[in-house]
Formats: sequence, structure tokens, C-alpha cells
Amino acid sequence: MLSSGPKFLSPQILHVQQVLFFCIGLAICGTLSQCKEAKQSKTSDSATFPKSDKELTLLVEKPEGLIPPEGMVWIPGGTFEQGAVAGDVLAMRHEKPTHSVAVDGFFMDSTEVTNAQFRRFIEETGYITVAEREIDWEEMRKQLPDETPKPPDSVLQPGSLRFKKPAAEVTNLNDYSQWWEWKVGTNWKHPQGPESDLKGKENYPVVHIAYEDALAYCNWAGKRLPTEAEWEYAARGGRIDARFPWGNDTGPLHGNANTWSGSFPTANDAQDGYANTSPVASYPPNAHGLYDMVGNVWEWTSDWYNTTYYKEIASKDTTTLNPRGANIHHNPFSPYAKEKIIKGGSFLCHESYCASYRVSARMGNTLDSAQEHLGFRTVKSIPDD
Ligand SMILES: [Ca+2]
Ligand SMILES: [Ca+2]
Repeated sequence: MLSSGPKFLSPQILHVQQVLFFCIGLAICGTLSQCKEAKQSKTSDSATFPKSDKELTLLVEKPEGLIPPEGMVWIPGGTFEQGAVAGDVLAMRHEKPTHSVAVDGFFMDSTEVTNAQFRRFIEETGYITVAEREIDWEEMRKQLPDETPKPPDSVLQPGSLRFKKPAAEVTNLNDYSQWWEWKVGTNWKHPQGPESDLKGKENYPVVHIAYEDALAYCNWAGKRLPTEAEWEYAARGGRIDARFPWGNDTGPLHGNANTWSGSFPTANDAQDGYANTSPVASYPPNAHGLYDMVGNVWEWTSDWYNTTYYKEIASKDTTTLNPRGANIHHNPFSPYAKEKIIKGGSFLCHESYCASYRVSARMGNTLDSAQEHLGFRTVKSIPDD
């Protein structure tokens, strides 16, 4: 997700850091103005839909006697209108149109996956995350425009993007390179850079997680990533026409979610208690018992990001059961990137910028992208996935 299409279509003028931004496909608060302006493709080149079922037979209640896996809660099945709530002035074009969706009941982690949980996975499997691996320029350039210059070897080292508060006032919020820094040695164990560690942060959400890292964890745990529909349905907590998990009132935002308070991105007054990530479950849960569904860190879903998908699924004018999204990625602003949908926004979200602490908010994020504000949580179906 990029802030300025034409700039990135002129690779010869790219700064090295911007090349890396391009490569990892930033999905950050502040690159969203393009989404507001994005013209939806008129062609149906990618999206397909599961078979609709006019007489839905849903798994609603948890089977009697079934005990939720540790750390998970039951999300009763049901039907809802996915997408922007009517009158939501903060909603972006790609959150529309709304469309009727039904999902079977499922189990969901009550919190984002924590550093302690992820560490157990690493210790048992020896898995090495994407941000810790050597960078293969030949693989990376496949996601870049032709003739993109190769950054120097000193930069093409294992690393990730960390947030760096600008020293000076920011006048152009489209230039996210002012507050994102590619830093060699940054990964889930060193979330704020190589000099940082996880001491005392066992109960914080794990970050700098690429899509395949999340999948590897899911496979180890015997779980899976939620679809976008499952995630959004669960985040709503059974509420209808509510923008937030707690209702429609923006007033309680800082008491219910870890977002950016103050002036983005230069001044964070931490009205909600945290300027960076917060321990999971630091704020009240929604009606399903889910914590931090908005704010703290963005969360991966299994759906491809496809800018035409909502329009096409809405045109079916029926309720879609257990949709799994488009069958291929499609984003005119990131034509070279393969993006999955992330949900919920993060500690960096502010109304002046992206306001993605709403249940319908969504972003595309490239598969190999790992950032300081991106984590995940898992789900599990009945019968077993
Ligand atoms: Ca905060
Ligand atoms: Ca979250």
C-alpha cells in the first residue's frame, strides 16, 4: 500500500528506503488517501464467490459439552451486514458496499497472539521468521517495477520497519517515510530495533509477523487465520450498525482501544495509557469476550485484498455463507504485490489519518511484510479445520 502511485512508477528516482517500503508493501495508517480516491475497476477479473445458500443452515450454538481451547472463546454463528456502517463518514471506498454475510460459529483467540505464545512456538519448532532471514533480491524484485535499482548490500539485510517519531512537524501526511524506518536487526524479538528486547513484554502482542509466519504458527497450534468475514463479524460483538466493538460513540475510544492520541505522528499524549503497543486485554472486551479487536496491532486475515471484491459480492444481492474472499489479489495501487487483508488498526491509528479502529476498516498488506504494528490472532472451526 503506497502513498503515491506515480512516485512508485518511477523507480529510477526511488530512494533506497522507499524501495524497501515498496518491497514489503506497507499497509500503514497514512497511506490510505489513495484508497479514498481509488477508482474501482469495472472489470470482474478476479473475484469469485462461494455458493450462496438462500436457506442457510448455520452452526450457531457451541455443541453441548465442547470445551473451548485454552485462550479461545465461542463466537456464535449468525448473519450480518459486512462493510461500512451507514453514515460512517470515516469509511473508505473499499469498505463499501455493504453485503449480507453469514458465518458458522467458531472459536477465536480472545487476544492477539502474545510474545510468550509465539516464543513457545519458536522454541518448539526452531522456526525463523521472515524478518530474520537473508533477503533474496531476485525474489524481492519480482514484486517491483522493472528497472528498480538494487539497494546496497548494507541495507539488504534481515530487518523490518519500525515506527520512528519525526523530530520536526509533518506537513505532508502522505509521505510515510517520515515516520517509518527500515532498520536492520528489527524483528519480533527486537520490535523497536536491534537495541530493544522483549523483557517484561511477554504479554504484549507479537509484531513483525509476515503472513507465512502467522500461518506457520497456526499450523503448529492446530488453528488457522480468520477470514475477513469471521474477523469482522466477531469484532462487532453482535451489534448492528455499530462502527466500534463497543457501539457507535467515538467518545469512549481511549477507554476501549489503544490508538494514537494527540497529534499524529509527532505528539502522542497516551491518553489511553500507551504510546506504543499495550499488553493484550488492557481494555474492556466486546460482547463476545474479545480484546483489542480494534487498536493495539493490526491482525492478519486469510482473505486476499481485492479492490473489486465488495462490489461484486454485493451485486449477488444474497446472503453469502462463510465467504473466503476473492480468489486472487487485486489492487491498482500495488499491481506487483500480493496482498492479504489486515483488520482492526493499531496503536498508530488516529482520526486525522486512517481511523482504522473501526470494525469495517481494512487494508491490504503484502505477504512478506512485517511491521511494528502488525500481529494476528487465530480461530478454530467445528468440526476441526
Ligand atoms: Ca495509545
Ligand atoms: Ca488488534
